[in-house]
Amino acid sequence: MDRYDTKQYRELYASTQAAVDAMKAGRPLPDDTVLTLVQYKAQVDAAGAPVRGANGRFVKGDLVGFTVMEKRAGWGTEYPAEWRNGDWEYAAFNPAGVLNDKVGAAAASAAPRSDVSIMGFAFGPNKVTVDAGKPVTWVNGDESPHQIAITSTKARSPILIKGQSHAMTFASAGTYEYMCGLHPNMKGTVEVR
Ligand SMILES: [Cu+2]
Repeated sequence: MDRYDTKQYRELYASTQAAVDAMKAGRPLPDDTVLTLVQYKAQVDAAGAPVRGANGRFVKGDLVGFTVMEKRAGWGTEYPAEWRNGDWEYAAFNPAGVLNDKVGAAAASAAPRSDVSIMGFAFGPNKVTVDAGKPVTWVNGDESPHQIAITSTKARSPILIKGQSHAMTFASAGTYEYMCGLHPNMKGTVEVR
């Protein structure tokens, strides 16, 4: 997975095929599932923009660390409700595999999330899928201002300068094409289910 906002190349692993099958089917993951995220810096060019390989994806650079989440029945009861994520427990490890105990459940669940980052005059990822009525958040990481303009509904975000974000919700299922209101060659898609 290419992570545009943090310029990372990421690999995600599940401990069992049953976990992958459950995820694909939209079912809760089985107890004892371990999910591991391996984070690498994306290789960047002289201007700091991520380099792309022949497949159009980011190119793996230095290892940053590992984030691991594991689900076991009854785990997580000691956390306040606003931190707890079901029976999941989280841990982060440095590149040498040493536990970083300063990162815990709080950091994992309080991390701000953007669904789409605007970087280098592109929307990344180019296509996102969201449930009807749930927000999609765009964050502009470019020096240039940008604006989200939904083609079919004519809805437009405010013009976003660097660091600004905007969330939109879509009431009904469908495929929504959008472009930048300032740079119409920038295009993206929101799939609402
Ligand atoms: Cu733009």
